[in-house]
Amino acid sequence: MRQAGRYLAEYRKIRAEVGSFLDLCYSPEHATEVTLQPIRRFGFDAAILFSDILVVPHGLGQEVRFVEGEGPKLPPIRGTSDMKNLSLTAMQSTSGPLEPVYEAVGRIREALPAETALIGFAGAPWTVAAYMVEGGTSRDFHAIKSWALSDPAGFGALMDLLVEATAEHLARQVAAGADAVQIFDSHAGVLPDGAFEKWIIEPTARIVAALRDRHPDVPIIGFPRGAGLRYPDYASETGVTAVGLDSVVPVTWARDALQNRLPVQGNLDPVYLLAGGSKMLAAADRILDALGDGPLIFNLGHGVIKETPPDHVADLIQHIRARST
Ligand code: 1CP
Repeated sequence: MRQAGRYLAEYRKIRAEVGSFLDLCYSPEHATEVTLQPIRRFGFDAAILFSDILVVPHGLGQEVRFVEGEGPKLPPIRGTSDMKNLSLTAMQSTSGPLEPVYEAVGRIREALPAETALIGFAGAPWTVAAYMVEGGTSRDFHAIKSWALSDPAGFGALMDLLVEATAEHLARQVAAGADAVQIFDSHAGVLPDGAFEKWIIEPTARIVAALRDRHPDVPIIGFPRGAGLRYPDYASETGVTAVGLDSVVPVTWARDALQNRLPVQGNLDPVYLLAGGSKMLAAADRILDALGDGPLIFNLGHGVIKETPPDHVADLIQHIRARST
């Protein structure tokens, strides 16, 4: 989940200096610094690359802007005719638009302590397509769902392109030094029954297979947020190494339905981190009591909220470390 970001004063300082969010993502020097900030401050076991899932549509040639206070804005793609300006070729070249991201990965890997893992990432095709088709953040996902459910062949062309672009983007991060990768399907929970298989599981399985062809041993964490009862199918059919749990997933259920098959990551509600204190520690204990005896990557169920006091993060880490040694 997000580690850097606006809850850290040292991030806000660099962000103000650099100006735009995308410029920060494409500056190897600053992206490296921002990735290392939370590691220096808190000493996590793993760092997550500072970047964004929307660099992939940008790398494919779609305009992407981040508007202060509003989030991402893209000219919406509503049919195959809107796809004509998108191209994989640029992304595949060694002087392509996403090259600064891979350069940052290499620099970060060099700067991190050997025992700290570096996690690269990408959005899953469905989630990235949601921003490309809706034109930004959405409440109801009507445009993408209408296209996917009424014209699966046309929408499938966009998804095919994203499968290839995402596999390429992840493989390049691993080649540059990422020790593991995470695939964020933040909007996996909005599809009706019967469509999850086609638009969540299948594209992810294709990415996992393509990545394993190039990097057979790289651990791949899948995060199908909101998958609910479909988590077990996702875990077994995509071939991911581990699954990230959102905060709604009951931990005792996850232990019996998932953790006996594969490692799980999660799933403290970020609101507990905002609140801090004994409620936060009790919620962390609940997760550790249920999942602490099996393979677990302790994490949040979603990204850090920007009003979170950094001291709460330090308290949480201290508590977890004390319990796990
Ligand atoms: O300075 C700012 O304005 C920054 C806010 C911010 C940050 C810190 C955005 C805008 N992206 C990021 C970085 C980011 N995004 C990371 C890097 C890790 C780190 O911070 O250490 C990661 C892993 C992401 C992934 C991401 N971006 C996701 C998937 C995970 C999730 O949170 O669900 C998604 C959906 C996005 C899109 C995005 N990026 C930013 C915004 C405001 C949004 C839209 C979110 C929405 O639709 O609600």
